Amino acid sequence: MMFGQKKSKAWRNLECVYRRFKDTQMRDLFAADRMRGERYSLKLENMLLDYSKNRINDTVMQALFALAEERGVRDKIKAMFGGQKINQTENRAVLHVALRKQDNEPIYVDGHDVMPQIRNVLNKMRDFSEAVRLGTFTGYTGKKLTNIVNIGIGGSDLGPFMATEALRPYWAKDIKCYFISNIDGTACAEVLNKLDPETTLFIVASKTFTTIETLTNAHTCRHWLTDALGEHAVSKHFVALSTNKAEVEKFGINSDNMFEFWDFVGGRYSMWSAIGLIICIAVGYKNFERMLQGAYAMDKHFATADFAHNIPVILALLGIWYNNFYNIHRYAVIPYDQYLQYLPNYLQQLDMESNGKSITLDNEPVDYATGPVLFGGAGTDVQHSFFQLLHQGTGIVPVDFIIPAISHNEIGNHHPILISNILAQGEALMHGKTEKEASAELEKAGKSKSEIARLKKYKSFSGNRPSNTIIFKKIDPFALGQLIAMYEHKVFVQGVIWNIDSFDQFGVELGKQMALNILPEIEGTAFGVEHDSSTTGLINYIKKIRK
Ligand code: G6Q
Repeated sequence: MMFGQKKSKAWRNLECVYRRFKDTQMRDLFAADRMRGERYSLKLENMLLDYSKNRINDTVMQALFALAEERGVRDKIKAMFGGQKINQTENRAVLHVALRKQDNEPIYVDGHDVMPQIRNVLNKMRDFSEAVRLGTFTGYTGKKLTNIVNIGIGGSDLGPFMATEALRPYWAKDIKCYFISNIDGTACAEVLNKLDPETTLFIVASKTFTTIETLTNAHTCRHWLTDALGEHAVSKHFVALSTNKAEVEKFGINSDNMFEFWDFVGGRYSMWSAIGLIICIAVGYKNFERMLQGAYAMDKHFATADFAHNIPVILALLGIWYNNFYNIHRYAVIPYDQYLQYLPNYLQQLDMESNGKSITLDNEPVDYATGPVLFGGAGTDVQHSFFQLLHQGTGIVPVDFIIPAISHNEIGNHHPILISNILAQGEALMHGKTEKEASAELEKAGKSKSEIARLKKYKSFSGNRPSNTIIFKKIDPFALGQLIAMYEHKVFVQGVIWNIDSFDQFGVELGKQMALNILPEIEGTAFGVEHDSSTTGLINYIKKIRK
C-alpha cells in the first residue's frame, strides 16, 4: 500500500465527487426519490441498517467502493480471517474472528491450527460457569458463589462489562456481577463493602498479568479474602484469565484455575475469549454461545458480501466520507436501550484506541485525518443534554441510532414513546426546519409579526445532518454479537483505508512510563526528579496537602 493516498486515483475521484456534491441537501434527495429509504437499507438476520439519511447518492457510494477496492480491503479481510500477521508493528495475527468461528475449518498461525485450543478453553469456560451457576463449584466454606467480581481494565474490563450489562435480562436470578477496573481505591472499596467473602468469586482478567491497576486491585481483594477466610481459600475464590501462566502462578493462582487466551487476541477484541467468563457465569454458556453465533453471522456476512451490500464496509466508508472529505472528525453512538448504556464507552476504546494513529504501515506520517472522536450515551437521556449541539451547533456530528423493536420491558407505552423519539431525532436532524417553516409555525401559534421576526432564526434548524438507524428485533445475545462484530469490522476497514495498524496501542504507554517515575516522588522515596515547572509544582502542592 502506498503512502499518500490523497494522490491515489480513487481518492482524487472522491475529491471531485465531493466538490460537486457537498452542498446537496438530503431533504431534496428524499423528495426526488420515494424509494431512497429502501434503496439505502440492508437487512441481516434480525437486524436492519438504514443509511439513507447520509449525504450520499449512488455516485458517492460507487466512488467510496472504488476506494475500498483500491486500498485492498478485500485482501486484508482475507488476510485477517486467514491468520496472517496483519498486526504488523507487533508481528501478530489478529484472530478475534477465530474465537467465534462456528464451522470446522482450521485457521493456521505459524503452521499451527489455533482452533482446537480455542475450543478447549470454551469447553473449560462452559464447565466452570455451569458449576458455579449450579453451585457444584462452591466457595471455601461450601457456600454458593453468587457475587462475581471481574478485576481488569481497558480491554479486560470494557467488553465484559458492556456485554454483561447489555444482557442483564438473561442473568441467573441469584447471581450478581461487579467490575473493579480503576486504580482509584474507591472502585475497590465500594465493591468490597457490598460483599461477603464466603460467596464472592474474583476473576482476575489480564492478558499480560502485569497491569498495575489490575494487580494492585487483585492484591487488595486477595488480602480482603484471606483476612476473612485464610490463605487456603484462594483456590476456591480466585480464577485468572490470561496469556501469562508464569505471572498467574506467581500471584498464587494455580493453572487449573486459569483460563487461557493468546497473543492473537487483542485486549479490546477479547470479550469473545476467556475474558468473557463473567458473561458466561451471568447469562449461562448457552447464551454466551448465542453471542458468539451472532458475531459469526456478522463475520460471514463481512467476509463474503460484496461491498455494496456489506454492512461494516458501508459504515466504514460513510465514516471516511465525513472524516476525510467533509472534515468532520467525530461521531456519536446513541443506543435507545437502557441495557446498552455502556456501549459508547466500549466503542470509544474499540474505535479510538484502534484508529487513533498517525504513522502508516509504511512507517510514514499520515497526511490525512484518521480515527474520529466517538462519544455517546443512552437515548432519550442524552436528548436532554448534548442533542442541542447536534441539532443547532456549528459542527456536524454524524450519529448512529440503535434500538430494538421489542423491549425486554414492555411496560405501558414506554417503548412506543422511545421508538417515536429515536425516529423523530433522525428525521429532525436530516430534515431540519427552514426559517420559512419556523415563521409559519410561529404565526400559527399566534405570535406577532415582530415576535416572529425576533424568533424565527432561533427556531430554525439547518438540517442535512447525517445519521444511521440500526434496528434489532430484540437485544438478545445473538443481536449483541452481531452489533459488536459489526463495529469491530467497521473499525478494521477504516484502518485498512488509512493504512494504519489498528491493532497496536503504543499511545497508552508514555503516560504509564511517566507515572512510574512520579510514584516514588509521591510516596516520598525519591526527590528532586526533573520535570517541567508545572509538574514539579503540582507534585509539591499535592505532597504538602497529603503530609
Ligand atoms: C486493549 C489494550 C488495553 C488492555 C489493558 C489491560 O486493546 O491492550 O486496554 O486491554 O491495558 O491489559 P491487560 O489485560 O494485559 O491487563
